[in-house]
Amino acid sequence: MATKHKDIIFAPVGIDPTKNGKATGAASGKQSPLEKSVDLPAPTAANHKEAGLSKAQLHTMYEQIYLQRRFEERAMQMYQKGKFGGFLHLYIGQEAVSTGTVHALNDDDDIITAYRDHGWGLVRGVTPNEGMAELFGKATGCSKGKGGSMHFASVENHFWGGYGIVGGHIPIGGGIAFANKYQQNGRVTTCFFGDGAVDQGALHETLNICQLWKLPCIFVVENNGYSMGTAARRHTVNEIHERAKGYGMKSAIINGMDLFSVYKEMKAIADDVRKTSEPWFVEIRTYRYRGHSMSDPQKYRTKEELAEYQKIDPLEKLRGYLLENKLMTEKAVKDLEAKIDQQVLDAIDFAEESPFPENEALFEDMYAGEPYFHDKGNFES
Ligand SMILES: Cc1ncc(C[n+]2csc(CCOP(=O)(O)OP(=O)(O)O)c2C)c(N)n1
Ligand SMILES: [Mg+2]
Repeated sequence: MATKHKDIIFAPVGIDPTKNGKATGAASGKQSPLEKSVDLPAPTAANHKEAGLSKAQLHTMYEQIYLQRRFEERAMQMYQKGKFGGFLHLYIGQEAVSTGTVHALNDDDDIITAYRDHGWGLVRGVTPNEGMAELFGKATGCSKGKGGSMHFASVENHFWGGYGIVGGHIPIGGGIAFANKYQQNGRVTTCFFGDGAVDQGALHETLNICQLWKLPCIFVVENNGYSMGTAARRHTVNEIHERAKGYGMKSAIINGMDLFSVYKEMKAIADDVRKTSEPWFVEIRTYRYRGHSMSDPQKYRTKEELAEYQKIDPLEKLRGYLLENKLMTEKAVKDLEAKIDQQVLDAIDFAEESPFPENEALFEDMYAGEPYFHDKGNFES
């Protein structure tokens, strides 16, 4: 008789995957902090002043969060219309992490991340036009149309891009930190990756050498509760931030749905790295509202769970905060949103009208310095 699919799902001892991942038997005595998908730590700043943020910064942050949200909503529509192909991983729900971090860093501090990268690009200098054109695979895109959704980058703004191999970019992050220390330029590197990357060997090799050589790098797990359709509680043991202990590395855990906490804590950590040149390992807990990618039926979570995290949506929360505290008028918010709505629509036109890269572009940007293939396409020469 054929084995039923649900009979062969692997899960940690004591967790019954057929019961929505609920602990059973001996394991149910002690509830894992990840039992609830993502158990958020308490916010550490009650208001913007406590976080050390000015009114002007709040306005910029609102503009940036709204842009990330609207850009991705439109990107989703364009994908559904078949305007571009490949994968599309949306960052919607996680925008407080990118926004809070970018404001906490100096403009020339380095950032590198995984493939859920649109938000990072947009807060770190990729314009909506360049971003949308990149999705459409056009030559005017931020990576000249050759990267697409997973490879946004803005090197002049110290954003080293998105990477598709889980954990593959972590040693590159360590390498950037090494270069910065070697050049004694005082820059801090931040290297972001998902909860799905925390058991990759590349991470552990990098943590080891960075601690040993005291490299100025902040390794940040954006724990959004899931690696594709697998809940973190079912793919990894213990508390993720505790991995740091094995390397004697400083560590922290931050509420990533709370913009003020992300800003405040990341700023303090970046200051410490700059002062001591010692690395940190940080777990920022957050939540993604959309599926892993566009082809995800999301059978692994309930609508109720999603709704819980939407109640603390960073975009809605910041809009409410600005209005309640009279830091922005309703009209100013509406005007700002209308301006960005238009910018994103214009970006779609820009992307549509832009040319695809020339064939020769295939052989450009492969190596630093001189082109490797002088006679483009002739592999014999
Ligand atoms: C080395 C490697 N293994 C598997 C994959 C397939 N894969 C793509 S995304 C992903 C999940 C990663 O989840 P997480 O790190 O939590 O990031 P998130 O999607 O939640 O942002 C996997 C397994 C891959 N890209 N690279
Ligand atoms: Mg994840």
